Amino acid sequence: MERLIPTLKKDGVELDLILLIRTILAATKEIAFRVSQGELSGVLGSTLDENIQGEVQKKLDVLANQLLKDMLSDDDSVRSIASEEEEFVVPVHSTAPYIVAFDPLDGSSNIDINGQIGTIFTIYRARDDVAANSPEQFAQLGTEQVCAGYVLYGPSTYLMMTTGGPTRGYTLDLTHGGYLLTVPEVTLSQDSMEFSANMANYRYWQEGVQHYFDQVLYSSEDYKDVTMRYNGAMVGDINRILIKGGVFHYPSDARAGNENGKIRLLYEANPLAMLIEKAGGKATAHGKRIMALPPTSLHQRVPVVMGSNNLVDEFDKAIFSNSNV
Ligand code: FBP
Repeated sequence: MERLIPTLKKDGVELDLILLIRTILAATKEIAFRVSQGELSGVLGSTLDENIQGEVQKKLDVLANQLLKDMLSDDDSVRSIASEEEEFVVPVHSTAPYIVAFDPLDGSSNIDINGQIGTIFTIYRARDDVAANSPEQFAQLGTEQVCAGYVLYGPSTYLMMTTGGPTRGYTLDLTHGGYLLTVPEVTLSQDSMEFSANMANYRYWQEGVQHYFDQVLYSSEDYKDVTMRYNGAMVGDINRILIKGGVFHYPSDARAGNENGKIRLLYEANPLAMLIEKAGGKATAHGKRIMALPPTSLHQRVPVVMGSNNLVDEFDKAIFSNSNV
């Protein structure tokens, strides 16, 4: 099986970007090891601190964040870092070519129950018109991403990544510690009837969204074969959707702080949207392409629906014709 670096070279990826990707993946191998040690290495449980999102930080969140920050800070090609666990942009090398944003551990609620969790990352070219510590560095459209990916820490450690070409799947080979190309080109199935949503939030959803799910669950013949899966970690749900098709929803809702949903645009929605689009799928917020949404703040949230075109289109058509959301 082909290794990661020769695949990236074949894809015409520039050398310094390949080296930066290698830095990120080196951190994920260390995280994968710590995750696999679980209780043995005392990394489970919470700290007493809260992050900028108002969430109690898990020990593994903090550890994974520090590992990525340390390794990226030693990489000469990195100008700025943004993370779900960092309130502000971390400036690194003021004239370096790239900026990196990441969610060090997506699916925090799964950490203590040995569930699937993952690291989501995205790389952009640095802007020369703003300072390295400015949030404006990251005020770039998702379409400007030069690389997007995630590593899923599950039964195997699995990498999905695009550098602007096809979405490709790699598996970490523990015998020599390298990622091997296991799915050369991911193509999203267009005829899945599987959806992923936290239905427990139904009461807080807007009327149009409730009406859509009433159709799906109770009345529409089109959905009689529908099924549901929800992992609690978006990275796990999106991995299943990339492999089997389906659609993921995290709508906005009436709860305080959820007016724009829960998923963060910069280091969750945009990188996952790029992987979905490069696999032939769609990713929208309020019926608009997520990767074309102008960012307004570092940790902004967006309502998301992403996956198989047919299911995304049906949701957007149903919502926007029924309730003018
Ligand atoms: P974290 O990055 O803090 O884990 O938050 C994101 C997330 O865990 C997603 O991975 C997941 O889809 C969602 O939140 C679960 O939220 P809820 O518990 O409200 O369904």
